[in-house]
Order: sequence, then C-alpha cells, then structure tokens
Amino acid sequence: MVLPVVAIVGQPNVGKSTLFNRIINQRLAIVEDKPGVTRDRNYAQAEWMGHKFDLIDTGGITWEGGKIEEEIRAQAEIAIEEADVIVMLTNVVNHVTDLDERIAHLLYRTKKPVILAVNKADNPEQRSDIYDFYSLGLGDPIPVSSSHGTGIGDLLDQIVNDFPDDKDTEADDVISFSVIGRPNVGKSSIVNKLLGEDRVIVANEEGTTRDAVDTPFTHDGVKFKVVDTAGIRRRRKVYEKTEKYSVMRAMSA
Ligand SMILES: Nc1nc2c(ncn2[C@@H]2O[C@H](COP(=O)(O)OP(=O)(O)O)[C@@H](O)[C@H]2O)c(=O)[nH]1
Ligand SMILES: [Mg+2]
Repeated sequence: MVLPVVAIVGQPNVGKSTLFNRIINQRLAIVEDKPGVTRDRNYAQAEWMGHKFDLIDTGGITWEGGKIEEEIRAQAEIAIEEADVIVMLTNVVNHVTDLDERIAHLLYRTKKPVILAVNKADNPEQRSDIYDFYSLGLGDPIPVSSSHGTGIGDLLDQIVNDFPDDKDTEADDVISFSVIGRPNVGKSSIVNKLLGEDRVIVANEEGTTRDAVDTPFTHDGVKFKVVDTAGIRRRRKVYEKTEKYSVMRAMSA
C-alpha cells in the first residue's frame, strides 16, 4: 500500500529534525545547534492513531557549500512534489523571519494542504505568542514544543486529517468482512441491504463484470468495511478465477 507522505520544511535551526525524531520516536535525524548540518537521515515511517505515513525531514537534504536560498527552494520543491501534506515549521523564539516569508511564498504555489507549526513554544507565554504567524497566510498556527513533546498530538491530528482518502490507512478498529458465494445468489443485494442503499451494482443478467468494491460503513458506532466480491462472469475460466480471488480477498480482508 502506498502511504501518505508528510514533509517538514522550514529554515535552519527551527527544530525540524527534533520534530522529525519526536514524531518517529527515534533519534535518526541529527539535531544540531548550528544551522546547516548535513547527512541527516531523511525518511522514516511513522504512525498516528492507526494512520501510517512516511515522514521526510527535508532540512536534512542540504549540501555542503550550498546557499541557504537554494536549500530552502530545494526543500520546498521536494515537499511540493513528493508530499501529500506539508508541515511548515517556524519557531516562536525568532518570530516571523524573512526566510519564513519566502518559504511561505514558495508554498502558496501548491494545492496540497500546508500546516503551519510554531516550534519552541515550551511554556504557556510562548504558546500564546504565536499570533504573529497568522501573517504568513497559511492558516491557524499550531504551537508545538518538539523537545518537550507538547502540542505534537494536535499537530498529528491535523496531519492525518489532511491525508487524501485513497492513501489513508484505516484505524485498527475497522472490522473487514466479505460476502462470498456462487454468482447470482444475491451477494450484492445483501451488501446493499446492510448499507441501506444501492451502493453496489446489482446485476440480474449474466455477463455483468466488475471488480471488488470496498465500502466502509458504521453500524451502532462500530466501523466496518465490507469487501463485496466480483459476482457474475460469463466464461467458466474467468468465473473460477474470480471466485478464487473472492476467497483470497475474504481471507486477507
Ligand atoms: N527550546 C527548544 N529548543 C528546541 C526545540 N526543538 C528543537 N530545539 C533546539 O533547536 C536547535 C535546532 O534543532 P534542529 O532540530 O537541529 O533544527 P533543524 O535545523 O530545523 O533541523 C537544537 O539546539 C534543538 O535542541 C523546542 O521545542 N524547544
Ligand atoms: Mg535538521
């Protein structure tokens, strides 16, 4: 399964690598007091509330002797190209800087969701000092402290909320099941009855072909996913294959 990609961008020293390590719960990226540290570990898989994703610390993609402008542009380009959700990280200690504004301008080009997080908001005063960041035009700033771990849950909630549906992994509490059986016994009709609507194509005629459909629904507060299997095939060969596939889907669902 292709996972959603989340990229962290921001000027040097705002805490991108600290945030990256915090989210993945490991110290893979090198955190440095000096800006421009090279050879960070850039990619890792992370998970929040059953949603898996790939996280990129774009700030690790620096090169020796590279100009800061070039690095920032490269970060933004990687994020815009590769990410499904972009986190722009700033910090409350520096307030809004020229570089923040330049990064924000680069990110205006994308239609992808951009979340603005304000790092180093270690205490309540700093957390209430984030209103300047509205001027970046990227929506509500989320205060976080990557070194203390505060605000990270709110940020992650927002991140997973912005995942495109087709790449989002389900939470673990979804019960998946399939309805299997011979062609034309009424599998699709049963599924439609369960869903309370005609969401699955029902065909009376032989020769109707279509693929399996995964349909999520909620009943009594419990989340289900019904995998409706392909039904009617005209030729025996195809039919056998389809039924085998249906059973396989049922076992792996
Ligand atoms: N006070 C404070 N310092 C932080 C926080 N996050 C990172 N730092 C510090 O900021 C410096 C730069 O962090 P780093 O993650 O390397 O920044 P990057 O260049 O954006 O990757 C390091 O000294 C970190 O310890 C935070 O939430 N609060
Ligand atoms: Mg870094």
